Amino acid sequence: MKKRILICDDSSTIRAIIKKELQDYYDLEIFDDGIYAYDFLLKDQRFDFAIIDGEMPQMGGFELLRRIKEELNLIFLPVVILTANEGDYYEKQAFNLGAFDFLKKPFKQGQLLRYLLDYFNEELTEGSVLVIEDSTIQNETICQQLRLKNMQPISANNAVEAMRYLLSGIDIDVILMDIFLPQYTGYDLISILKSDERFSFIPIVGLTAFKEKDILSEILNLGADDFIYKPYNINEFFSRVRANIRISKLIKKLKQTSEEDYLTGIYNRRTFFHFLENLTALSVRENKPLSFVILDIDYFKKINDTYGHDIGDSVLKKLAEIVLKMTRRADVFGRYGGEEFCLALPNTDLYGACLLANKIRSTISQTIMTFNKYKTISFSITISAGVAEFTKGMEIDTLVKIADKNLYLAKENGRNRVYPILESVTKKSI
Ligand code: GH3
Ligand code: MG
Repeated sequence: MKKRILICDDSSTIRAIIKKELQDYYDLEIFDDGIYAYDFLLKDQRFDFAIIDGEMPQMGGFELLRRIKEELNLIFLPVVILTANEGDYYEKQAFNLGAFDFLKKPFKQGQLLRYLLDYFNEELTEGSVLVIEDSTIQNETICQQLRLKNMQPISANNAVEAMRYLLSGIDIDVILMDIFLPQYTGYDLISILKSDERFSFIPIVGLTAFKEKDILSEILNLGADDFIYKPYNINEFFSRVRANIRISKLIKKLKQTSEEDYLTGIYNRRTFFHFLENLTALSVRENKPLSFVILDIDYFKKINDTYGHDIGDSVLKKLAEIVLKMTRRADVFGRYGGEEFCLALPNTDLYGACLLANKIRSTISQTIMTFNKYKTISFSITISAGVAEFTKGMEIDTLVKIADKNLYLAKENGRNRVYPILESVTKKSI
């Protein structure tokens, strides 16, 4: 079905040019003054796009645009303002009223058609975009346009709100940020985000209406990844957002493969120890306990030998799943190597850690694992665990050695058990 476009211009020459250029491609409704376009819109609002002249005798384009956005509430309708006037003032005015773009007359033959074909034919891109912009109308316009292109915008009006979204763990592909924000400026927010490893990889695209040269280099030097001047050409805007989403997804994929264990999907050893190091620092700073657990499957070699390596792999996956479900969000779970797993438990003393390790041990020993190979195979496994509590000044190597020694004791004393034994540990009040 053809897209429907509203055209409004008082110049008959311009109307004729636009009609000739677009009529084979789009359904057009053409008006010669804002007042007629407005009357029509009161009854029929089924348009995909609007191209409106800035100045007309009875009702100008800026007034029509204001009514379209504020009175008729057509936030979804992209409105392009045409004008022969030079200067940023008009562009800014249009943008502040919620214009989608701003085109200068006269345009070259084919320019308008190319512009629309470009707009309607673009591929849809999936991606979540955090839009940090304090002007509500601009924020809404950007969000609605991103939605039209299949992206998921998340709207924040200031830096604090943006931080709240980011800290909630919501998945963001790209950040679009107005550089001049109330309270904290975009400058502050960029340096905070770029020095925090949880967020530093998310591309930041700066937005500003000020064209001073220094701003651009300052912002890029602070760590922003790209830049768009307001008001922007909408096709360029989408291209930039899309390019940054592509980069973001690539970085995330790389990050994921380098951080995860390929078999179980939990953290690999390198990532686990990176987190453990941060947790030891946090434990010292906040004077809160921290514990470390090594879990090891008993007689795992026998499972491989009896059922095959592929079943062995499935057992490792299943075990990771069970443990992950039993731990808290703040706990860190990783694959230590082979059939050994490790847990870092912040805010948990030796007693609490032994309690959890025992719960995991008991759950696993009671889980019947069923796999289909040539026939259905069912069995259960047991694990042994060694636990250690971190104390201030302790090296991570020492922490691991203590847990390892306890694991050895658990194995030596019959397996399917946790060391130290819970009864021998005094419960501290946390
Ligand atoms: P113990 O109770 O003393 O821990 O005995 P075990 O058999 O579990 O320990 P051992 O260290 O003798 O054997 C570990 C086995 O784990 C040997 C190795 O082939 C197997 N293994 C290590 N990584 C993997 C893996 O990724 N997949 C599978 N299927 N097996 C693995
Ligand atoms: Mg083992």
